[in-house]
This record gives sequence, C-alpha cells and structure tokens, in this order.
Amino acid sequence: MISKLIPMKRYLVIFSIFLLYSCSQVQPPEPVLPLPSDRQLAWHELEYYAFVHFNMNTFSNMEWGLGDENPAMFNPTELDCRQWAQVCKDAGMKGIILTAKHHDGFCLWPSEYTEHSVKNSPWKDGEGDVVRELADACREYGLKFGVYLSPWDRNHADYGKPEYITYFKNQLRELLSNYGDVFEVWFDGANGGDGWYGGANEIRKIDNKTYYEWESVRAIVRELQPNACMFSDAGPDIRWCGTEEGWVRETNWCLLNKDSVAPGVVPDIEWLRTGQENGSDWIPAEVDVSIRPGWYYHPSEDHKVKTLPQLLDIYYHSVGRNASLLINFPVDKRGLIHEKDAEQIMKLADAIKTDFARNLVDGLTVSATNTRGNSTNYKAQNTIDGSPESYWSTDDDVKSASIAFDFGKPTEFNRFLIQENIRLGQRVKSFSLEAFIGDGWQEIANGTTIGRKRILRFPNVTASKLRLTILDSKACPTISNVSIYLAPKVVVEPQIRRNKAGMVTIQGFDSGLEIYYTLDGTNPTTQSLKYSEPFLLNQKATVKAIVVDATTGGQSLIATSNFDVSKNNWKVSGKLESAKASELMFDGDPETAWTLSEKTPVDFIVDLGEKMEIEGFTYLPNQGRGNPGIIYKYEFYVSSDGKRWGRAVSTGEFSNIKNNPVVQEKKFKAVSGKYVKLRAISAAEDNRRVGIAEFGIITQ
Ligand code: FUL
Repeated sequence: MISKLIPMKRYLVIFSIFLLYSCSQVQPPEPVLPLPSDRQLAWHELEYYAFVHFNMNTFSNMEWGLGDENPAMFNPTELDCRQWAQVCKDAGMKGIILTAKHHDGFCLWPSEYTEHSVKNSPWKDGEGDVVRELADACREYGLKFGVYLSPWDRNHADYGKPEYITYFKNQLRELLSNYGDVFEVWFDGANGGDGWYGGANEIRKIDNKTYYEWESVRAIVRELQPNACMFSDAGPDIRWCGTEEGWVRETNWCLLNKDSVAPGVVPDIEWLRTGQENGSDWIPAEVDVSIRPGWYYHPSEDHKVKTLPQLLDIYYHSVGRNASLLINFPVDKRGLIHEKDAEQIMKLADAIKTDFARNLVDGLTVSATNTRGNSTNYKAQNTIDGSPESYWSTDDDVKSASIAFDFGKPTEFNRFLIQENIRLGQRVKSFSLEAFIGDGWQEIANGTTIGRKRILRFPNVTASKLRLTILDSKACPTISNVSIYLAPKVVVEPQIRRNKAGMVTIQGFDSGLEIYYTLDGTNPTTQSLKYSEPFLLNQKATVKAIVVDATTGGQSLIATSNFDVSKNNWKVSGKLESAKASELMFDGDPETAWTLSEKTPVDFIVDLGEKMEIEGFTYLPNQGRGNPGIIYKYEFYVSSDGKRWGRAVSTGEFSNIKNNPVVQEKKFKAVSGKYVKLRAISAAEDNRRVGIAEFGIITQ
C-alpha cells in the first residue's frame, strides 16, 4: 500500500510543479491606460466621507456671503468638532472635509495673512482655531481630514490682481503645513463675480484658466501633502460629478480629457457626469451633496433634511455607480451637527449595513466560458474569494465572456455588486445579468460601465443560478469581485396625497410592499383597508396609512393626512382668475406653487363652488429655495357673493414662516360663505413677492 502511494505522491508533486510553471507562463493582461495613481487607489477605497459647511454663512444665514461680514458675528455657542467626528464615525464615513475658507473669505483658522478670521471673533476670545480642532478630532476618531479652500474670495481687496494669488498660495501653505495629514484638497470652481473686495463693492472678472496659476498651486499640494488628492472640475486627481443633486450617470468612466476642462470652465457638463470613455487621464468622480437643500445651516431647512429613501437613492447613484460620496452636514450656529441630520445619516448607515449584510455567493462554485490561458491565476472563482488583488480574466482576444454562479437551490436576491480590477484600467463597456428561473435563462438587469464598484438594484428574483455576461470591453475584462445580496425592502411611512379631483394616492418607497389605511381616524393595522389603487375621497376625512413588508412582518410608522372638503370645484376668481393658478394652488402637490408677478398687497380670491361653514384656512408657502414668495402679514375674508366682504374674520402674521415654511393653520369663529379672500399684506422678503403652494379651508 505504502509503496504504491509514493509514486502517486511523486506524480502529484511533478504535476503541481508543472501546473505552477504553466500558470506563471500566462502573462497578466496588459494594462489599459490611463491608470490610477497610488494616491487615487487609496482614495477609491474611502468611498464615503463627509463635508462640513460651517463658517460665516452659518451666522449670516447665507449661502454665499458678500465678504463684508463682521468677524464679530462668528460666535458658535457649543462648537464641538468631536461631536462631528462621532457622528461621521458612527455613520461609517471615512473622513471629513471642512470649509476652512468659503467665498466670503472668512478663515476658520488664525491665518497670518488676514485679519478676516476667527482671531477677530468673540469665539474663544479670538484664541480659537476650528481647523485645528477638527484635525485633532479626526485623528482621535481615526478619520481622514480634508480642507476646502475657496479660490474665489469676496472679502479680499486684491482679488483679481496677482497679489491675491500670493495670498491664496500662502494660505494653502498654512493649511497644508500646520494640521497634519490631509487626504483631500477641495478647489471650488464657483465664482459669481461680484463681491465686497475690501470695500470696492464691484464685479471682478477673472480668467479661471489662467488667473489662479493652477500648475504652481497644485505643485504646493504635491510638495506639502504628496498623498493628498486634489478635487476640482478638472481634477487633477478627482473630478466634480457635474451636479449637486447626488448622482452620476449609470455610464461613468474614471477618465477625462484633462485639458478640455478647467476649474469653473466646463464646456459640456455631461463630460463630468459620465466621464469620457477615451479620456486622457484617470480622474474619477466624487458626488458632493448636502443632507439639506442648502450647503450652510438655515433654521428654515430643519424640516427638509433628506429622508432615508432619498439618501439611499443617493448612495446607489454614487457609490453604486463608480463614484465616491461626499455628504455635507451644514453644522448649525451652536457648532454642532443638528440632531435631525445625525438621525437621518444613521438611518442611511443602518440601511447600508442591512442591504449588504449577507453575501449569497460565499462558498459557491463559479464557472466561466473563458479563463485566461486556462490558468488558475485568472479563474472565475477569484471573483468571490474576498481578495481585491485576485481577479478573473480572459484571453486577450476575448472581450465578451460569461461567468455563472450556481446557488444549488432557488435563492432570492435583488442586489448585484461588481468590481473591476482598476489597477489594470477601466475596461468594461456593457454587461448583462441573467437568472436561471424555472428551466431557462432570463435577463433580469443590465449595465454599462463598472469601474471600481457598480451596484445594480432590481426587483426580487428567485433563481437557482445567476449568469454575468460581459458584452463589450476595451480589452479582456478583469473582474475582481462579485457579490449578490437580498436587501430588505425600505419600510418607511407612505406619502398620502389628494389631487384637485379628490383622488387619493398612497405611495410606499419600495415596490412589492403592502399598504393599509383607515378613513375614520383610527390607527391602521393589517386588518384595515388594503390599498391597491387611487380612490375618490371628496368629503372631509383623515387618512392614516402604514406600509407593511409581508415577508418580514415589518411595519412603518403611521402617516396621517387630514383632508377637508374636496377642492374639485374650486377656482381662483376676481382679478387674478386663471386656470393655471387654480391647478397649482389646489393640486395637493407641495412642490408646485403659484407665484405672482404682482407685489404685495395682493388679494387671492377663491370661489368654493358652494356655500359652506368655514372656521379656518391653511396656507402652505412656496417650498423653493432662495426668495420664493412667502406671505407674512395677512387678512382673511369670507363672502357669500364675492362682492361684499365685510370685516376680516382673521388677521395677523405667519410667525417665523421664513425660517420654517411649513403649513400654516388659522382658525376663527365659523362663518358661512361661498367665497374666501386671502389678502397678502406683506411678504417675508423685501422683494414683496408672494405665492401659494397649497391653499385649503377648514370647514365645520
Ligand atoms: C459650490 C459652492 O458655491 C457652494 O457654496 C458649496 O460650497 C458647494 C460645495 O460648491 O460650488
């Protein structure tokens, strides 16, 4: 027995040596240029990190301060950078980038080169340094630290002249020399021209391409922080994604023709949103988006913090589309990340964790239609071995090939995550996913580019096998990772809306969920009415609804909407009569508003179609940002014929409406009438503009 085993053993050894030898003979694929640098590769790994907009604008309640703000205004009461770091760490973010100086020129550190900084503020008696506090907090919490230094400076008297460039470079040197390692330097391309400029109060135009002497500015960053990546519209390391809404296109190349773009000069915004397939340089996209509408804190946006469904969409449309995600926290006047922002970001963090909790391909066997040189070095199994170094690849002339995963039993899934080995360049142009359902293959999803990471979301599929086909690639594909997941549905309270015709729509975030509702004010359960399609509700009622995931039993919080009489026959009458206005003001959609060109004082008269007992009214102001037209002081009248109005039944103001533009409700002693008149006496803004997103009455 023993004597027989020896030759067998010897044979195995010889065979293994032969195999090893032949594998090492198979050359790795040639790289497809351009390639990422080491600093870019390290940055790609971060994936998800925070922006903090906190500066003079926080105190002036502006987005772009003019530059004439008094440093005395900067006075946070409870500034705590460790709280910022804690929130970001808990949310799974990898770093924080701070607006050390924004367009208004105020510096959060005691710069040697200007008086317009924290050193002349009351905060810590002028002894404070926010940049230092954040850099220290990041170090303590194991987070990376980055700086935003605005090239445009509306405070500086020399802005527009060569002297300012010296100032700008000196400040850059301060930031990159005195605060330890910096992982990213953020150069904003924005420039509106006008500013205070040391009291000149004028418009100053510069040539974005040449004025900032970008080459020498970049050389300073390389000299002082060789590992830092530089962000701008044109890179050189990371590019803007071409929108601040939180997405890139599904097709997203890490490549850009660098010389066709400069910071603030982008001939075609789509180049940034998709990258350029044949771009000359590796310049991947970063998606920058604020958790609120504004970049800076405004109390009026406390009710507009992005919801979990919105944040999840942003995640899948950035990280899931080969970009990194930079989510902004507008730190408030206290100097803290607001509780509501922290709450929402934790919801996102939890959802990401549960979506990717269990990889369904762990331990499976993977087969391929082609394996490079039949070598185990490039086998399909490498896509699920958990190592980012190993990858599946094909022979040089094979640009289309498949790999298949056999689950061994019907398995349910709805997420597909795939990564290319970007060390060898971005290659794949299109791919398709098929599932083996019943006794055949069916396409369930497809995609274009992959890059560092691509995640596909699709409705739940139950299949015994899954096949990935690379349909087209610049050269043989190099796929380093494939993961498959079953993400739970997003079970959040549904949106309830009623349109002018009285049709009620109840909508959950994810498809395939059940919705139950009541019309009598009681709390809904799974025994309540089941929602299947819009229904007519032309009388006064309270609609309460929940979303239920039948497979897990998970239930959302209850959404409640109080509807009064139907607005079906309502119309704007009198001088302002217009069908469009009647549609916008009564359509049940808070996003659409009627804004007048007439200035205050102005009367909105509504013909209710029939006589009713009225004891109040509701007013939702325009929800847009900026100066959208908000009524401040008002009078309210009721009439039976629309001609004789008598005395106002309610007068007053919508207090704090500018800061908090939520639905306003005013009640009064019931009167009967067929016409109502809301007189806008004054507007919340000096421009005297007013508008209405939604108007309603309260009947007895
Ligand atoms: C923009 C700036 O103008 C905004 O104020 C903000 O800083 C955003 C991140 O970049 O271009």
